[in-house]
Amino acid sequence: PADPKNVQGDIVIGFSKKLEVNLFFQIDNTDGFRKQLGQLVPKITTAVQVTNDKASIKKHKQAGGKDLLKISGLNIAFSQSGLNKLGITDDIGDSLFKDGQLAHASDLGDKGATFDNKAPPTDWVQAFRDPVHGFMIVAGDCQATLDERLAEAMQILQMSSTGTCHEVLRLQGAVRPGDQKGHEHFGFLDSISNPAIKDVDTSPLPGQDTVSQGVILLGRDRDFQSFNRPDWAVDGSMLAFRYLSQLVPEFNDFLEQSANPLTGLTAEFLGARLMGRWKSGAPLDLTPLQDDPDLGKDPQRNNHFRYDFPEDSQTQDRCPFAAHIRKTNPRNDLGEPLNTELNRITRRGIAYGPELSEAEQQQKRTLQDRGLLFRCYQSNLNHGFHFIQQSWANFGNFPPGKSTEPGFDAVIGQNQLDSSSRSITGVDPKNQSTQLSLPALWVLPKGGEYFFSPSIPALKNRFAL
Ligand code: N7H
Repeated sequence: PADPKNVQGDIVIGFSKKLEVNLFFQIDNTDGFRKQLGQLVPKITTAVQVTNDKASIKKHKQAGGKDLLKISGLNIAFSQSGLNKLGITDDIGDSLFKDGQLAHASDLGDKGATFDNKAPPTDWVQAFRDPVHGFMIVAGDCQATLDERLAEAMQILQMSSTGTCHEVLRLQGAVRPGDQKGHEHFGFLDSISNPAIKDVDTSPLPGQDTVSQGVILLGRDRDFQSFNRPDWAVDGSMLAFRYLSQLVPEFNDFLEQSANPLTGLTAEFLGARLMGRWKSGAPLDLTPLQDDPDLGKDPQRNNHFRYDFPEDSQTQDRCPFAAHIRKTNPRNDLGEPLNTELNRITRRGIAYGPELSEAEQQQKRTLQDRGLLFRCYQSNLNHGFHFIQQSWANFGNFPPGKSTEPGFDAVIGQNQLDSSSRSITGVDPKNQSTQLSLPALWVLPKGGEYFFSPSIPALKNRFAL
């Protein structure tokens, strides 16, 4: 198995963070950059450090400590155009990574992207239409820690218009304030369900599947392409980044407009039916008719379900087949947990943008951009992110073999043939075969790229000079 001190910490465990900067850059001077990278490697946060940080935070809290602990994290990853620029020509064995996300935006259903790649997706920002070579993730417990850590990394890499590389896009994410802590902008508690990784997370929570290391790390047990990897790729991971804008007032307005008082489908209940969880995090499969906030916040119980109640297989009494969390992790719908092992990902998103303003609430329309800086890790993009988006979320007949065609994932599903047409069934428990038309999109992809997050030895011996 992988030695956690060789693995970047965001991949297998995930930073403890309040704030995060996602910084995308282009390399200008290859040798200069590689030399500076050598200086940065000792500063990269490993899985061992993240584990220790988490233990210190826990101890500090148990001791009643209130003041902030200075905790931060730094990880780095490179796209295929970045590898090219660095002169690393070995084939890493992942065709989607090699082509880059822009080339596959039409498979993901991003609006405006054409199959022949002649037209880029309409909503993508310029930075992702051009080649992005690298991605630096800096996390911190407060603005001062984050700024310090970011400034140090940028200085070491000589990141400036006259240095070895330059910044092309900086996105800042933040945990939402007050009681919305841990909730994304639609208001739902996030980061509940992630797989545990064998020999890394040795005490999984109830309901948390443990996956083989090679599902997330290249070259390890059950890495599908193990035979095809260069030596230096071992213990690295494929990182899918998506810049996702969320239309929150529009989403809320849809819930209000589509509620059906006659059947008891309130806006809150409809939202929960689209997601598969109540805003508190409580899963519909365990509490289908009313929210249970204690269950929602209890990690011992809030992920302990498999859609295996007798009625789950053919009825949507508990949870719609096309609810976001059921589409993206169908659990028992595809049988044993191991059947979907290769399709599991570790998710590490963070919200960005301001809270809703009064004007937006009144006008029921987005005036200031907000959303999710989504990233996830897997050893194989064609089984992980790309597959989940294209073959599950965007495919109406998934999960298969149901009494009614489930329809699109209401949160992220995109119609690849006609971006303005999406529908879902089963949201009204009293009319389960009725189709509900969904507006064009509430989650607009503004760009993204596929990156490779190398192991520490690879950074030292193959990437740096
Ligand atoms: Fe999703 N949301 O708040 O609406 N997601 N997601 N996601 N998502 C999940 O169970 C959300 C996106 C997955 O194991 C929860 O941890 C939003 C993409 C997977 O049961 C919530 C966006 C992809 C899971 C959200 C977004 C996924 C999951 C419940 C975009 C991959 C775990 C919290 C703006 C293609 C399912 C939890 C499981 C859960 C939301 C994007 C995948 C609340 C807002 C692009 C695998």
